Amino acid sequence: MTLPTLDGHHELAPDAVASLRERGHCVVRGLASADECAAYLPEIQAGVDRWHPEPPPFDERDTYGKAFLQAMALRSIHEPTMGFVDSPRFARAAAELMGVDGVRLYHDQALFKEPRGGRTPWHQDQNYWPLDTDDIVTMWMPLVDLDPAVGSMTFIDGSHLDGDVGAGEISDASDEAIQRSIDTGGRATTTHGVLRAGDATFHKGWTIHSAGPNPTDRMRPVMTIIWFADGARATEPNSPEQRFDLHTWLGGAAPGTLAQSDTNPLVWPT
Ligand SMILES: O=C(O)CCC(=O)C(=O)O
Repeated sequence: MTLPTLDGHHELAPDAVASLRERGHCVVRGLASADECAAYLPEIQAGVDRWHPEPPPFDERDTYGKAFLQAMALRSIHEPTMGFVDSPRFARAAAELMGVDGVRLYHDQALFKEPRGGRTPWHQDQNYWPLDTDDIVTMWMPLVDLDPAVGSMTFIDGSHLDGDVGAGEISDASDEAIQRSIDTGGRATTTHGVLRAGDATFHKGWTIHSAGPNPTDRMRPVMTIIWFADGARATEPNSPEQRFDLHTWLGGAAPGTLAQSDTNPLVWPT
């Protein structure tokens, strides 16, 4: 089957741009069609299967492991997914939402929450990223209509403006620390609720977020793509996780140099 080309311009609602800037997250409905998602789902599933041929039983996993099957860089391990990950339509939306001229790929990852999968702990993504810019955004797109019992992510409004809140890597500890700050009168939380296949949320690197468990018998297949503003530079890694990312997702760029390795193509403008 020929995979659809995900180009063309998706006109963004002005409130989406304002929401990303002010609240650190937004929803964009209908960025892909249900047919486009259905065409790519088997290819993305093939990439997930390659990463996780035999997922261990839940009782052998930690909280993070129970939250989803994580399959990264599908673009480079299963070539048919490239049309999805390198989509100029998605990348242009990311650039317009952030108000930047161009974006480069950081990496893609599928996050498939299995039937009975656990909740995704509160965390901040940018802890992991050795880049000198806050113009980094993740697109989170379900490839099927979400079951209302599963829903989409929950964000802490405006938390991107606080930068690193010191909750550390995604874990029970990050979850507890952030939950405490919400319970003691922190910022408001928002979810964009049930999304249809091809709707997407976007969130900034420092935006605190979590997702509910999957109490259903159906997989929650979600594809994510992370982009950063063209012109960003690599920074000195400040943790083992950042060292891993510098090597894996930024081609081992020397701190202080432009992040533009072969794994970081300029995907908008093309
Ligand atoms: O899909 C999820 O449950 C969480 C996703 C997430 O944390 C992310 O995309 O940054």
